Amino acid sequence: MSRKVSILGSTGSIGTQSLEVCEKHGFQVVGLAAHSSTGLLEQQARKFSPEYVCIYNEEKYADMKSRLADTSAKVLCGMEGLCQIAALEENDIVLNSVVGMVGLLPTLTAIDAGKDLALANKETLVAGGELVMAAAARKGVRIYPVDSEHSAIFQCLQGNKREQLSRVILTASGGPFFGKTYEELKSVTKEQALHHPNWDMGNKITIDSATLMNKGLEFIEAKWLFDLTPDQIEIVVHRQSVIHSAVEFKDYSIIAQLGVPDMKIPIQYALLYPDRVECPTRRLSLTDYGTLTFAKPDLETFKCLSTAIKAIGKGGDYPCLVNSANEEAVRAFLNDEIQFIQIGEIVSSVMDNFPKTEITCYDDVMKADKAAREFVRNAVENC
Ligand code: MN3
Repeated sequence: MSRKVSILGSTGSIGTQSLEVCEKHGFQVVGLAAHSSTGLLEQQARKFSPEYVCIYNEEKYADMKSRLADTSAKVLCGMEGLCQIAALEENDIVLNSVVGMVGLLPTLTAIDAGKDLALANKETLVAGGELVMAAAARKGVRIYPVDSEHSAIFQCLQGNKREQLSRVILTASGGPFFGKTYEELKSVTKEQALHHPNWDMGNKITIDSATLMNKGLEFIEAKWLFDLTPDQIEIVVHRQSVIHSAVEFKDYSIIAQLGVPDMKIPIQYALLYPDRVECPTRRLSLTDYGTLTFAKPDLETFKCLSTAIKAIGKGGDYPCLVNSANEEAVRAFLNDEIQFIQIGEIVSSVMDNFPKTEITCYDDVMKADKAAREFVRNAVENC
């Protein structure tokens, strides 16, 4: 059961929890990559002794190199380093938990090298879903979802016939602003948006959870991972985050996966599939919850969610445009350049300002990405 693992995005929330899982099961960590947290990356490298360490931010390369000068780790940097670790011969599996569509090239590189993926980087599938899934099929590479909802769907499908699946129920916590009106969202502050009721995550995904863009991205992610049509995916707001998602079969039987909201469960399932062993987490006590609730999402108020669903319905480069516009708008919000409510307004306006272009190669994705970011920068400057 021992695996050789590389982790891209090792200092983030998923990355650090993945290392806890690796430690618990004695996995050999062969590569670690982080964006710019040199101190934590150094600690991780000293603890897990990977052969390769990559710091994405090239300005931190000299610092990283000197920090690890007394170790045998080879220090890399930039996208080249990230891709080099993704393709390491030693990898049994690559866990990609990079934030944003910067994770796309490492994903494609790992697939090209024939490496199985534990995928936490949802933007990868949103921006380049057709490329990633086609490449994985061509290379016979398996993609294990790490996102808790997709892990739940994947777990519910085990032992059942895929062709007998009728639809999936993607659960959503609803975020910190569930039940608020559009008017009320106008006065939301950054501090309020950065506080999530159930999950402790990085800033980007926490904002995406507040706008419900996260659920929109997951809708698209589910479409690609499980080969679904948009009308086979129902989003249900479930405030307690106990049911992580469910699947419905042709006989209308629904199977759900439950557990405490702790990412170590889906991380471990992705890294150990198909084995189930003790996880460094807590047991779920249903009676501690008592009540589980379900509601429809408010697609009028949460424009990011409705825009993402519209984008995958239209296809082509729309999901990529919407994702990149969101990344740029979230950055502007975190920099205090725009209000919370403007994220959704800017992201939804992308749909009306670009013609549909088909995605046939990586460059098509990059072109759409650049165009969407420029569009948002202009919109932000004119705010
Ligand atoms: Mn999720």
